[in-house]
Amino acid sequence: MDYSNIDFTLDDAIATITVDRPDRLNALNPQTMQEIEHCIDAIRDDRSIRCVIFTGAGEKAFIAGADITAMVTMSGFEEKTFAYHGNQVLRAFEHLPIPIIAAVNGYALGGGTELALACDLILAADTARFGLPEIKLGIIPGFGGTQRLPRRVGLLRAREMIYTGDMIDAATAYEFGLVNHVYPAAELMGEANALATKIARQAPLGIQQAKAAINGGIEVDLDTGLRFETEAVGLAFSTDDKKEGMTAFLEKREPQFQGK
Ligand code: DAK
Repeated sequence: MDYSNIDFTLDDAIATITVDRPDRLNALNPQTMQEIEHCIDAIRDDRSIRCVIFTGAGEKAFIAGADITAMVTMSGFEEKTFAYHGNQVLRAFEHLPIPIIAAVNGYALGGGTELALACDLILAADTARFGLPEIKLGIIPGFGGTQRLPRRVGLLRAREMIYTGDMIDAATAYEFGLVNHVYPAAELMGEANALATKIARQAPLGIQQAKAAINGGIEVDLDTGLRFETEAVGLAFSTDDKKEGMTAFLEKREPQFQGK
């Protein structure tokens, strides 16, 4: 598939997806969602990729939400297709056996905040702004915002953001536990790459199992979650990387993980 709304680069084991519609502040239209979905499918099949960075083109926006010019004329049927694709894409982020780092370089509004919430880690530029302004358009969040935001920041903070549509700045997002770190804008991509490189050096099957245990466990009671973890750690124990990691420790050298 030729991409017209996203840019995909692969540098060693790190893939970077950039939504590339800066004149629309990288707003998500159906074509963009299809391209992201296609890209994530391709990444899933590429065993050389160990970490993904997701960001937006330009200095102003990560993603300023769903594309209002596309939504305004959407029929009910088109809306259902858009909803289906959107939720598929965000679930695909969560099920991808590779971590995704959102590098939020500006406005992350509506679908932008929702997409970031489906990533494993969120790094923000000090210029970033988060918000779910859907209520100001007479709608409500449709890509999981009413579900993922309260789980992340708590009910009271999520309700206030969703009922008022107000934005929060990067420092507030950090205080809310919505982002891992805040950096000066010029340093954001360097920091994202440094974090991705650190993750890419770890045992990929271990990372895969840790992600599955975390994402599976967060939705269920503790006993069920602990069973997920027990299965995941059992799988990690069956890998060559487990032998390599422990042997390297005992031999006082750096491990060389192969993803086997
Ligand atoms: N869609 C389309 N165009 C957008 C856009 C958007 N979301 N955001 C910005 N743009 C366009 C602007 O119209 C403007 O276009 P021109 O006038 O140059 O042609 C250009 O990008 C630059 O924007 P501004 O001139 O407005 O830039 P400012 O710096 O003055 O303001 C801003 C930046 C981010 C504060 C402002 O652009 C803004 O408020 N943008 C809209 C934010 C927003 O309301 N986003 C949509 C949230 S609703 C669903 C699933 C999901 C959703 C809905 C349904 N279903 C399952 C059915 C999700 C909905 C949302 O995300």
